[in-house]
Amino acid sequence: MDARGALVETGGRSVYAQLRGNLFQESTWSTRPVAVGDFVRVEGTGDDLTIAEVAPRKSQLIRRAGGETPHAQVIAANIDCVAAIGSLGKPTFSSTFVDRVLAAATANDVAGIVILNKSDEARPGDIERICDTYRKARCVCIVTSMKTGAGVDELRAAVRGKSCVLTGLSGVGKSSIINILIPSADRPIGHLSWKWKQGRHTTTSVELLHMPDGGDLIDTPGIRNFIPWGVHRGSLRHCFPDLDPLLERCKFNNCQHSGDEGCGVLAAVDTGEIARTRVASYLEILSELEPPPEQWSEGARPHSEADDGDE
Ligand SMILES: Nc1nc2c(ncn2[C@@H]2O[C@H](COP(=O)(O)OP(=O)(O)OP(=O)(O)O)[C@@H](O)[C@H]2O)c(=O)[nH]1
Ligand SMILES: [Mg+2]
Ligand SMILES: [Zn+2]
Repeated sequence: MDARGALVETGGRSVYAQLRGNLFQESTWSTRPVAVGDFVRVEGTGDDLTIAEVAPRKSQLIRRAGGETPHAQVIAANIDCVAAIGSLGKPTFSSTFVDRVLAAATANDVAGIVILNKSDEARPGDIERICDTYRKARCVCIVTSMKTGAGVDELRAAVRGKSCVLTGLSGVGKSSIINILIPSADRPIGHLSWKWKQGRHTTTSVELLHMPDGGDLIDTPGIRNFIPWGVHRGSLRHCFPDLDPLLERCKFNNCQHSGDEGCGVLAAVDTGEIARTRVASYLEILSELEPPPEQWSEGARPHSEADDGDE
C-alpha cells in the first residue's frame, strides 16, 4: 500500500494495482481512497491491474492523524474485531493507548478485545487488576504469553473466522502473536533493547494475513498517538460504557470530574466501581476533541468535519 496503489489479492496471488485517478476525487474526508481490508474491483489483465472501484465498507478503524492539519486515517477496513494489545512486561502497560483504541472501536461499531501479552513478565496483581478494569468496560480480556504459549488457545478461539486488526505500542508483541497464530506468516520481530535505542518500529506497514482456520489478522505498526475519529466532546461518553452511566450521578451538569463538588464519577473511583485510569483516559481524549456540532458558531467551525468519518 502506498499513495498511488495497493497490493490486491486476486486468484490466490497478490498483485500491485494502481488506483484510478477518479478515486482520489471521490475521497474527501480521508486522504487515501483505499485501506487494508477493502474489497475492490480491478480492471486489466495479468500484472497490469487498476483498482477501479472500492466497495462500501461494513466497518473500519479510523484515527485522527496529522497534527496541524488533521485528517482521517483508515487503519483497516471490513473488520469484525479490534484488538488493543498491552504488554505486562516491557514496554510498560499503557492504559491510555488501550482506552483510546477501545473508544475508537466503539465509535466505529466494532467489537473491541483487550489482549494482555507477556504474562510471563507480569508483576503480581497486575493481571487481576487490569482484567477487572476492562471487564467492567464490557470487554473480553485475554491474557497471553507468546513465550510460554499461555492463553494462545483462548486467543485463537476468540479471533477464529473473524477479521481482526491488532493494535498496540511498538514492542507489545503484535507480530509475535501473528507468527504464533499463523505459522507461515514469518513476520519480522523486533529486539527490544535495540528498538529502544533506535526508537524504531519493527513493523512499518499495515498488512493482512489469513489464518489457517479462517479469518484474517491485520498487523499494524506501533501507533503512539491514537486519537479516535468521528467522535466529538458530546459523543465520547458513549465510547466508555463503564463511565457513561456514572456521569448521571454528578451534581452539576458541567462537572469537570476533577475534584468538583458532588462528582459521581470520582465517588465511583473511590469505591472501586471504575478504575481511575479509565477516567483519566476519558478526560485526556475529551481535551483533544472538537465540541459537538450544535455548539459550533459561525466562523468558529472546527477545521475538520469530525463527523464525516462516522458513517
Ligand atoms: N517475554 C516475552 N516477550 C515477548 C512476548 N511476545 C513478544 N515478545 C518479544 O517482544 C519483542 C517485540 O515483539 P514484536 O512482535 O516485534 O512487537 P510488535 O508489537 O510487533 O512491535 P512493532 O512492530 O515495532 O510495533 C520481541 O523481542 C519478542 O520476542 C511474550 O509473550 N513474552
Ligand atoms: Mg510488529
Ligand atoms: Zn463529575
